[in-house]
Amino acid sequence: ISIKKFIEGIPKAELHLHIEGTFEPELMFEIAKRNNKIISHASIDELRKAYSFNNLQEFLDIYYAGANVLINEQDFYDLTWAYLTKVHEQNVVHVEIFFDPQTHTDRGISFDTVIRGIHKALEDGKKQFGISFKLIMSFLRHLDEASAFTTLEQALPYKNWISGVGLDSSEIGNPPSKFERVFEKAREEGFLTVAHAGEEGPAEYIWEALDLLKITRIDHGNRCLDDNSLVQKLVELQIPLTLCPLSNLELKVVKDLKDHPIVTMMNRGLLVTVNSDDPAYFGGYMNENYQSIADALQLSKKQITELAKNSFSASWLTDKEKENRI
Ligand code: ES4
Ligand code: ZN
Repeated sequence: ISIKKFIEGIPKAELHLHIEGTFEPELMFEIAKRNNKIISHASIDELRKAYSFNNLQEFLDIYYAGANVLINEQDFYDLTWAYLTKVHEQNVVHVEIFFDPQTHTDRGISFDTVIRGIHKALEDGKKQFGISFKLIMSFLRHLDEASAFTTLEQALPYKNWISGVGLDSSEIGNPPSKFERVFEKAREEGFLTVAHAGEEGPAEYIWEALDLLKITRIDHGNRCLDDNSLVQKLVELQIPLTLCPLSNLELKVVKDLKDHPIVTMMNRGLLVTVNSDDPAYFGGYMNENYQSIADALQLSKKQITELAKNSFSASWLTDKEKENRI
């Protein structure tokens, strides 16, 4: 069978996905209308045309603006449900997704509203599609430590719904060390930890995420290749990297997908996975991410199988659950 059919057919787990990054313009306009919110672009087409980025920050500015129309629990439900419907068609059977509470609580939306909407959709997705899930609360690293601590406090009543904490947003100038104490508290409360590191920032930030935040996975991690001793460490500990090919292309982390480091990383023994990051903004969900690197780097079915298997081994499913999924 063709590589395309092979990618479509193989069961996959998604481990790096921002739910706010799945907000398609069609749904954004629909929700804006019912909430009497104004979008600064005249139409769906105009909005899509604005999705052209030179770096991470240019993307983030548009991504946070888009989230502004989300007000009610139903909005968060609809957002999450649309994502699950989409990836169910793509044979994604397990998801570990991020939400950014501060993006909403800073606009006066309660933590409760946000998490209830997302969680209810995830439960329905499990019931209707059999998609298992974990939820990861991500701190915005451009905000201060106090704000992250407040967010962690708000999360405590929902501990059973949140498996881990993460760190995202503007990387350069906001190193993991800024959140060492918050992550320490999060671990004491029983949360697993991950962090975006080495997307635009240096290898040093990946070291900090490992040594100071005690992360179990690195989100992106592209820049680890600048530091041989770091690669050695990540291989030795089999710390997974959640790579996002189309994101890297759209945010100019790589100039061309032919330059994407995923194959180099696999060959060096790193545990790498393919993910979609913010699919509504970067032009593709899981299968499009697999397909685009398969095309650019001439991946074999064996390599695609390895990536799909990695997505489960890198997940937070138990060993028993993994056996049932792979
Ligand atoms: C993000 Cl691609 C990326 N990097 C950092 N933070 C983010 N938040 C949403 N997408
Ligand atoms: Zn991300």
